[in-house]
Parts: sequence; C-alpha cells; structure tokens
Amino acid sequence: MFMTTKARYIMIGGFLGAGKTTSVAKLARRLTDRGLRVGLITNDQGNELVDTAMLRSRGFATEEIPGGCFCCRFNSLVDAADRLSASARPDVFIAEPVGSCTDLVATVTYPLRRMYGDSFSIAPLSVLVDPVRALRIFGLEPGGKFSEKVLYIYRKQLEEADLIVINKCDLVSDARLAALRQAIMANFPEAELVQISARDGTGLDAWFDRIADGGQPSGSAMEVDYETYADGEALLGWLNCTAQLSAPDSFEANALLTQLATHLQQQLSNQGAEVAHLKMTLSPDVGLGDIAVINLVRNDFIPELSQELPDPIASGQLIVNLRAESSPGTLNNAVQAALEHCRREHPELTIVLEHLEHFRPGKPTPTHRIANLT
Ligand SMILES: Nc1nc2c(ncn2[C@@H]2O[C@H](COP(=O)(O)OP(=O)(O)OP(=O)(O)O)[C@@H](O)[C@H]2O)c(=O)[nH]1
Ligand SMILES: [Mg+2]
Repeated sequence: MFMTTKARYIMIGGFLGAGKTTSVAKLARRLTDRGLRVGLITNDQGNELVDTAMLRSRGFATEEIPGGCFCCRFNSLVDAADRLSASARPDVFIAEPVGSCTDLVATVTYPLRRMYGDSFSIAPLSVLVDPVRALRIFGLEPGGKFSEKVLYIYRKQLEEADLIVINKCDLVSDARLAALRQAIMANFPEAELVQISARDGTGLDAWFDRIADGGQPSGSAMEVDYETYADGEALLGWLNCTAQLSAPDSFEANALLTQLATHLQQQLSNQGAEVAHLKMTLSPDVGLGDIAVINLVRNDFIPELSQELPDPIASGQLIVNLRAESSPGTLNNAVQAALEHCRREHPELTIVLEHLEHFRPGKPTPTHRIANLT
C-alpha cells in the first residue's frame, strides 16, 4: 500500500436503487468541503457503469471494479485503493458494493481489517433501504415484490448491517416510516437505525458523524447459504449498454432520456419484469463535464431525472444499466425496442450501439471469507 497513515474505509451497501450512489456523492462533497481528500470505488457485475460516470461528473476521484463484486474480486478492490492512493492520496475511501451483493462483512471488511489493518480504519457497515420497496417487502403495503430467493439476499443485507439507514424519508409519511422502523427493529434488533433523505439532506449530519469515526464491531459474521444467495442473484437479469448518439444540429438530451426510460418501463411492465433499477446517463462529447442522469427504481414509479443538462447537445454517449427480475433476453429485447422507438421518433438522430452485454450474475465465490474476527 502507498499510504503512510491510516485512511478511513467506508462502505455503503443496500439493495439496488436504495440511494447508495446519491449518498456517496453527498458524503464525498461533505468531506471535501471539510478539506479531506476522498477516493471513491464503484463496483458492478458488468462493464460501462452509470455510477462511475455520475460520480466522475461531480469531480470526484473514482475507480471502478467492473465485471464482478468486491468479495469475488478482493484483490481488485485493494488494487483500486492503491491506484487512488497513488493519484489522489485519499484520507477517506468510500466504496459502493453491488446492490445484489451480501456477506460483505466476512468477505470484504474482515479481510481488509486482518490483512490491511495498518492501512485502513474500517467504518461500521451502513445498509441503505428504500422505504417504499421495504414496506412492500415487509408485507406492510401491497405492491410489486421480488421472488423469495431475491428477498433472501435483501434480508441478509439487513442482517449484517451495523447501521440500517432508511433513505428517501422525503417520500413517505411519518406514520409509514414509523411502521417500517418498527418492522425493521423487530426483525433486526442488533442494528442501529438511522433515517435520512440523501436528496434533501435530512439526517445526513448524524449519519455521517456516526460513520466518520466509529469502529466496526468484531465477532462472528452472519451465516449465508451460498446456494440460495447464488440462486437469488441468478433470478436477476443484468444489462449494460453504451451507444453513441448524434444529430446534425442538436437534440434535447433530457427529453430523450425520459422518452427512452418511459418506453423501457412500459416494455418491462408488459413483460412482468420487476424493475430493481434502470439508470441511464447521457454524457455530451463536448462541454464542462455535466451529464444527464435518469433513474427508475420500480415499475409503478416514474423515471426521475436526477441530473439534467442545461442545453441541447449535438452528440454524446448514452450508458444504460438495467437490473430487473427477468431473463436477460427480455431486458435485451426491451432495450432494443426502446432504441428502435427512438430512431423512429427522431429520424434526425444517429444511434450507434458500441457495447451491449446482458446476463445473469454468476455464483458468488469470495476470494476470502473470515467467519469470525476477534
Ligand atoms: N426521493 C428521494 N429519492 C432519492 C433519494 N436518494 C436517492 N434517490 C433516488 O433514488 C434513485 C436511485 O438512487 P441511486 O443513488 O442511484 O441508488 P443506488 O443504490 O446507488 O442504485 P444501484 O447502484 O443501482 O444499486 C435515484 O433516482 C435517486 O435520485 C432520497 O433521499 N429521496
Ligand atoms: Mg449506485
């Protein structure tokens, strides 16, 4: 390792679409404003990541580990930290694991503590929760859910959390939040519960203070049935794609992203695919680094532009990252149809597909697993 003093290592987990990247960006901004250097690490099962594009567009030093989760690519995680150390010398690393990943304590933070304890001081593990999704999963409200084996992963994520962070509290009433808090406390009594809105800033100070200097507890890590975990991940379809978009004059990037997302949403709902997270970015080829970002976190919500471009653009790169409970082929058909729809609606637009992969995540096989740290 390049570091001479201990850097803080903060991991922010949680299911797909819970608000991890939004929170990472907020925390990174807060730390940067206090004069600290931050290094961010993103992770995905595929390549060409929306999260990396989004965090880099905000000016943060960001390394990505594509093509597999942190636990299965532990050495890549350490290499990414080394690269960041060489370039940005971070005081604080913030890592976002894949949203379908669990067992992070035994396979990531315990190995880091045992092997790199001289370099890193490890924060308690935060696991974010989208309250609308969680109310459905805990059976408190009706609405689309995932299959039982996917929910196994969801519950395991919460079980290993040191801090369960209910995010998006701006979206739900106090009564709904109280019901959710009660359900979480009854099911996961060991965890500390925090309530925030990464979007409007509510509760962030208290949470950030808690992960800025608290230590991670030791002891037995939770037990995980890797067969069920693997089956759960394999029920999810994964699609990452990039395309180059251009027009002789210019086109409205925000409107185009909204149209694409809405069309995709319709296609996926028609196919009975439960969307976990559809996220897309459009990065202009020229400009100051601003990009447009759109997200959809469940079938019955609306695609939300979380970042917009102020002006029309002449050309740019589209990245699509789609995760849903469905076959990869269904996701591929939906994306192809949505792009085709765009071509028909905007004959002036040239759309050149550069990269497309669609698959089910493979069985997780961690590089290390430390079941108990004393
Ligand atoms: N209303 C509301 N929306 C939020 C909040 N935090 C995040 N979001 C939205 O939730 C969506 C998903 O946010 P991300 O930060 O991309 O979620 P993520 O957990 O990183 O998702 P994956 O990386 O795909 O697992 C985006 O549309 C965000 O703008 C919040 O506090 N309130
Ligand atoms: Mg993310």
